[in-house]
Amino acid sequence: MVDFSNQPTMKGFFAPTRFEVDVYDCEVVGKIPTDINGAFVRLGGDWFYPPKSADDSPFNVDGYVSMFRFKNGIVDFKGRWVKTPRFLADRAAHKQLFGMYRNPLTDDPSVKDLDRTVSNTTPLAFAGKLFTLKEDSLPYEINCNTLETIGPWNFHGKYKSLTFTAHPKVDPVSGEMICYGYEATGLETNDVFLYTINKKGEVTREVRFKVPYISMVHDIGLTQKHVIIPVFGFVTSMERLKEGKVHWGWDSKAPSYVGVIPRDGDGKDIRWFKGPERATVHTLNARTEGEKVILEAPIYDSNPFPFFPPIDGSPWDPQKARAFIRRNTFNLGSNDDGFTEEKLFQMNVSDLGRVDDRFLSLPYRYAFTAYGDRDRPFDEARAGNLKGRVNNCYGRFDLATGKMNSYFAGDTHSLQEVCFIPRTNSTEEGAGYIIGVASNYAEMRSELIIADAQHLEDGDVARVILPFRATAQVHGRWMAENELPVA
Ligand code: V55
Ligand code: FE
Repeated sequence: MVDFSNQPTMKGFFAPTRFEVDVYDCEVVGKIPTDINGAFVRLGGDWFYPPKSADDSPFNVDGYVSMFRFKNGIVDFKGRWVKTPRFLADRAAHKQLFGMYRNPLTDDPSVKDLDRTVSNTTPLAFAGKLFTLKEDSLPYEINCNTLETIGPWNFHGKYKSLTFTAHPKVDPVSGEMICYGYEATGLETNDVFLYTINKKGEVTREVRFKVPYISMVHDIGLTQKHVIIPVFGFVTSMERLKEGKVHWGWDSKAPSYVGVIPRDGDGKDIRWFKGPERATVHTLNARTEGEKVILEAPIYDSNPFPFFPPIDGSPWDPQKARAFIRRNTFNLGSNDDGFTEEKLFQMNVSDLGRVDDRFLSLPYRYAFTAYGDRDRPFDEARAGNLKGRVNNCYGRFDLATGKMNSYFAGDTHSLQEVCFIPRTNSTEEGAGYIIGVASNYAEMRSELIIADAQHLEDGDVARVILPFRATAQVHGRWMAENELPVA
């Protein structure tokens, strides 16, 4: 029996959706540009059974993968749960067998030693395969036509880390993937294994190193010469897990470290720079300029996540949980272990940003991300009292001039993560479309917006209307037709 009635946060628009879905020939307002061919794949979650504890992290939600498939101006939509061993075990038992976020000590004894990933964070197309990723386990391979789950993938046995990041980076010059796993040799271990995987999906390099303390290494920066590894604030221990807590707590006294390792280097070549309390959960882009390694990212002053609470018992501070686009510069020519930080824009933004991936690891100009513009209209009568909590705009942030252009989604809407589709017949940075799913709180439905990335103020090019609430996305990726064997 399923009962969500005692889950206060899972109501209204945020209630579980509970179904798998196929919609053919979706309703479209406007006209889908015929040069958009491929799939917008989204990964996120939908609780199949409620969490065991009200204190659990929403990051523990069952993985759910969905896809808008674009072909000659027509769009189909499909959504499926990620059928991990955990999902299947729960379904067979007709109840939630798994406890707190990344704490196996809180699980039902019947599932001891089962892979407990929910695989709910990022979709990846690489070497002709589609995967779902979560940083606590291996990638899960997904059939890119049916979205049914095939199983875990370890790159022909050559990928030795037990975990795989949700933020691998594909080098647009070489086509290689740079990826890693942390807590690589098991729960509460300080090992990181960093890999290079070639275009064919073969592991060509492995580098092993240890972090200064075990922390959430959620994303990295990639340059043509270096990999940048932020370590910040979140701490964990076997004692925490024994106490039945979620994996992470926030330690405001823990310094941030940023590791810089040459791509052709060894574990001993990593250099750790040290900085103040910060949270660099996601990055935008990075580059190496002579002896300087430069990272740009939406960085928080402190803990962004109330569900990974401060370890000293102090209250979570929403004022410090705002992300600002910042530049960190690491000088390899100096012996100093500090680094410089600049705030590039004074407004706070969503930390789920994107660049034109053809410029990843290279000099670039534009970053895209969502933000909330409080001066735009919000129809509280129709959409509820969510004003102040919506990301109603996508911005294009010009890092060369400091100028920002914006797209406004509507007065009953909040935007999920932005995604960029490069225009197929152009190599110009930022030429293409931005897409993303908007929640329409008034109509209780999800809408995929498509705008011209160079003319955001012009508004929609087209909007795909789903007649229901689509499951919430963590991350989405555009997969061009030549990247996947989609029918
Ligand atoms: C993040 C998300 C996760 C996770 C760890 O946004 C970090 C950061 C959706 O799951 O497990
Ligand atoms: Fe992420």
